[in-house]
Amino acid sequence: MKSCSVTARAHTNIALVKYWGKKNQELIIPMNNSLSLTLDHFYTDTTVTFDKELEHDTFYLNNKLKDDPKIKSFMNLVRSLANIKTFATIDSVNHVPTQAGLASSASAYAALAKAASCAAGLNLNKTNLSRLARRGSGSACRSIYGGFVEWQQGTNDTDSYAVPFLENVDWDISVLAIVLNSKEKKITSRLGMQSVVASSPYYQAWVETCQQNISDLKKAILARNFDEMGRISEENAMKMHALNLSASPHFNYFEPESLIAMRLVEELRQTGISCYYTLDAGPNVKVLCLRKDVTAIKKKLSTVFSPEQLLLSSPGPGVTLI
Ligand code: 2P0
Repeated sequence: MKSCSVTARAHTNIALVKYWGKKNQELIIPMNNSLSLTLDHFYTDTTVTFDKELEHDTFYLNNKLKDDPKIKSFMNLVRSLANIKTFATIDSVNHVPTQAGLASSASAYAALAKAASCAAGLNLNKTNLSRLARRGSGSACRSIYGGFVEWQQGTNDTDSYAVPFLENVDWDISVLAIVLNSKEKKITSRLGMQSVVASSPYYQAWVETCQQNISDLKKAILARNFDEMGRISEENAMKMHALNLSASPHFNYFEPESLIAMRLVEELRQTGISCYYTLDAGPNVKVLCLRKDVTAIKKKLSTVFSPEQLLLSSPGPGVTLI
C-alpha cells in the first residue's frame, strides 16, 4: 500500500437520553439506547497517514506528541479490518475554545474512525463506520450522523450502532454551554459507569425507564414540542447523576457553580422562558433552549458567569472528509 493521507472532521454530541453503563466492556455494548444531538460548535479534525517507513504509530493531539494506548489499540483494530500491517501518523486537532473542558472522545473517535478507515482503503458504510467508532468510545458512534441520533444498544459487535433519527434539524434549537472549572480530577466516564452498574441499587430502574424516555423523546422531537423535549432531557440527566450519588462508593460531577447554574435555569423557567439543563461526566451545564430566547438567557446567566464561560451551539452535521 502506498503512503495515503486522509483528513476527517467530526462534531461532538450532547446526549439527551444518556448512555451510562456497559454490558460488554471490550466491545463497548451499552446497557441502554441513548439519543443525542450533534453540535456544530465543537469538532475535531484528524489526519491519518499510513507510511511503510514507520515502525510504530505516532499520535499528535493539538500538535503535541502523545502516548495514548487507546489510540494504538484502535489503530490495531483498523489494521486487522483492512488486513494491513503499516503504521500511521495520527494528527488530531480539537476545535474547542481552550480551557473549555468540552473536548470530547465522541468527536475524536468519530473523526479517527473515518480518517483511519478511509486511509487504510476500507470503504465502510455509515453503519459499519458507527460500529468502528463505537470501539474507540461509545458516544463516538453517534457523532457519525448529524442532528438527532439514536444509538441502538444491540447485543453484540454487529448490531450495536447509531442510526439517524432527524438529521436535518428544521428547528431553532440552541445549546448554551456554561463552562466551569473543575478543581479536582473527577472519575472518568468509563470508571464511573462501571461503578454504577456494579453498585447502584437503582441501576435496573435506570435501564427500564430509559426505554420509555427514548420513545417519549422521539415523539416530542417529531411534534417539535420543545418543553416536552427539554423536560425529558433534564429528568434523564438528573436520573444519571442520581445513579452516581447512589453508587458505592458514591461520587458526583457537580461543582458548586453547577448547582448555581441549574438554579438560574429553573428561575428563568419560572419567568416563562423555556430552557432546560443537562450535564455529562463533568461540571459544565448545557442549557437547551430556543434561539429566540438566547439573549434573555445569557443576560440572566451573566449575573454570575462571564461572557467567555457561555458558548453557544446549534445542531451540527455528521462526519465528513475535508
Ligand atoms: C453520553 N457520556 O451518552 C454519556 C453521558 C457521558 C455522560 O458517553 O467508555 O467517553 O469511551 O464508551 O463515550 C461519555 O462516555 O465512554 C459518555 P466510553 P464515553 O454521552
